[in-house]
Parts: sequence; structure tokens; C-alpha cells
Amino acid sequence: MTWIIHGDRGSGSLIVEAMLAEAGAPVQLIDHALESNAQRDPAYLAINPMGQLPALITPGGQLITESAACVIHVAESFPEARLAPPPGHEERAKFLRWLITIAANVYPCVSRWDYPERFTTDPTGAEAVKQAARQEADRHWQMVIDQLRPDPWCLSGFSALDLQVAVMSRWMGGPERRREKFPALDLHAAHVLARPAIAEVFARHYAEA
Ligand SMILES: N[C@@H](CCC(=O)N[C@@H](CS)C(=O)NCC(=O)O)C(=O)O
Repeated sequence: MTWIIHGDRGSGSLIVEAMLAEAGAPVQLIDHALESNAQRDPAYLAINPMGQLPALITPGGQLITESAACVIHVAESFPEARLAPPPGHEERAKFLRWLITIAANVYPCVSRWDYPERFTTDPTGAEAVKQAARQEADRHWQMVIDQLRPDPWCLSGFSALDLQVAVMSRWMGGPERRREKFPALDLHAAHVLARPAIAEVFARHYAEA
């Protein structure tokens, strides 16, 4: 009943890895070093032609890509782990709304930050692409703070939305920038990291966690 996670340290695969740790499910981790562009190797493109991490393979052999789809599927696979409000729950709509808002809007900013040259034909334009992307990501994080007031959780209890926010808000500048710019998100991340199963996964990804 092993789940296979194609990911890399510090990448979005941390979210599903931590969810599966919370659920107590066995995982096999296959890391593809983003640093050396391994996500673009033909063998990995055969799994996810988008050339992006994460990709998840269920114990039944189904392939899932796109972080939000992975989150929803894992949450539905382990209802007893209470990783998301189930269908019919009064907070289900809010959960889906913000999970998708963040994945659909912040992730493209992260791509622009990490790979600015893909998003301009101007050989001198990379820095402007990066700064615009960070501004746009910041606008979304402020929206998350104002609308979700994540204290201690985004919803009335812990959910995978908290994991998504804690993982993605430390990108584009690291936890130091988050602490300075969005102390509310930094405090929220500390609550997420206080969960032992999650702390263990973060420690694998980030030496200092
Ligand atoms: N829409 C995708 C975005 C995934 C994504 O951009 N992942 C990053 C790692 S966190 C990646 O694989 N970047 C490599 C690249 O774009 O070449 C999702 O939500 O899963």
C-alpha cells in the first residue's frame, strides 16, 4: 500500500509527503534534483510531460500530478486523518476555494521567480520578471492573511491548506523574508511545524527546520 512521490527537497512534494506522514501511510520517495533540471529528463517527462514536481502514484498505480489534485486525492483517501473537510462539510467550499487559489496563482509566480528567463524574450528582463512575480505572490499572501486569518489554522481546525500555506509561503525569499514581511504567516508555519509527523518531514527537506 505504498505511495510513490516524485519530488525534491524543499519542493511542493513536501505537501503531499507531510499529508501522507500525518495519515501514517508508507511512501517511497523518488527525488529529482531541480538544481540539475532532472525534472526535464526524458524518463521523468514520460511520467509528467509538464516537467514539474510533484507527481504522485497511488498504491493502485494511478498517476496524479498538480499539487492541488494530489492534495484533494490524498485527503479523500484518508478521511480518518481529517486532512480536509469532507464533501458536504460547511468548510469544504472554503477549503477548495483557497487551495486552488493558491496553487493556481502563487505557483506561477514561483515559476517566474525560479525560471525568469522562460517568461521574457528580453535578455536583460529576468530581474524585472522576478520582482513582478514576487510582488504578485506577496499580494496573494496578504489576501490569505486578510481573508483566512490563519491563527492558528486557515479553517476551524488543521487541514492540508495549512500545509500548503506553510510550505509555499517560505519560497521566494526563505523563512527569513517571511518572518520580516508576513509575521502572521511565520507564526502560522510554527503551528504547522509543531505537529510531530510534519516536523519530521520538514527536517528531511530543510536541515534547519
Ligand atoms: N501547477 C503545478 C506547479 C508545479 C511546479 O511548478 N513545481 C516546481 C517545483 S516546486 C517544479 O517542478 N519546477 C520545475 C520547472 O518548472 O521546471 C502544481 O501545482 O503542482
